[in-house]
Amino acid sequence: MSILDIRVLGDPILRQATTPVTTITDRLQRLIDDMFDTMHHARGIGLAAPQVGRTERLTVVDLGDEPLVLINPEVVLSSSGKAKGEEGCLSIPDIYADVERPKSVTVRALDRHGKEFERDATDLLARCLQHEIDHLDGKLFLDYLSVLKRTAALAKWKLSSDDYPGYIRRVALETSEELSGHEHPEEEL
Ligand code: K1U
Ligand code: ZN
Repeated sequence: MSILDIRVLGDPILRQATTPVTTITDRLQRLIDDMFDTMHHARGIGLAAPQVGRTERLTVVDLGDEPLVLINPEVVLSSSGKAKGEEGCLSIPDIYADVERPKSVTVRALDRHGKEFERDATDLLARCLQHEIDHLDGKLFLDYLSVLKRTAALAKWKLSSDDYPGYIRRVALETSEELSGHEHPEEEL
């Protein structure tokens, strides 16, 4: 399995709608495995295909108890009750904000074998599924913020965006730098 590079804010692929998957191939299975690997390595709870530069309508989610593969997912039911909660995004490192979303959702998708299933979710799982399905529609959590909060988030992002030349976040490299204690050499003075 491989750890893939993550595309960050500014990469046009994060704003493109994805293409439904029509055939479950060995290549798709490898992509799913690599996405789980990448998500766990980056310490995330979800990852969508566009975040690793792919256009398939595919996402993986793992809150720790039950890894989920969702191919061609759709929200088929949303609760009228809303909840506010903190969100982050592996494609917008170090930026967090409260987002209001339906508290519960029902999602329909295909699993990694192409079998259709429905999943009722609430709280953090519901939030994560909505965040990932938004990625598949070219939407980011920043889009839900007020102009004031989005402007502040973008200003903060601008300060660190130079760390990601070509809009690429090298997660595999980040971890080896952390382990060697060389992630910010200028701070060693
Ligand atoms: O899609 C992604 O960018 C992954 C993202 C998923 C997500 C986190 C929080 C709320 C909704 C969706 C992350 O995994 S960000 C990192 C993270 O583990 C986290 C951040 C805030 C709260 C809980 C977890
Ligand atoms: Zn995200």
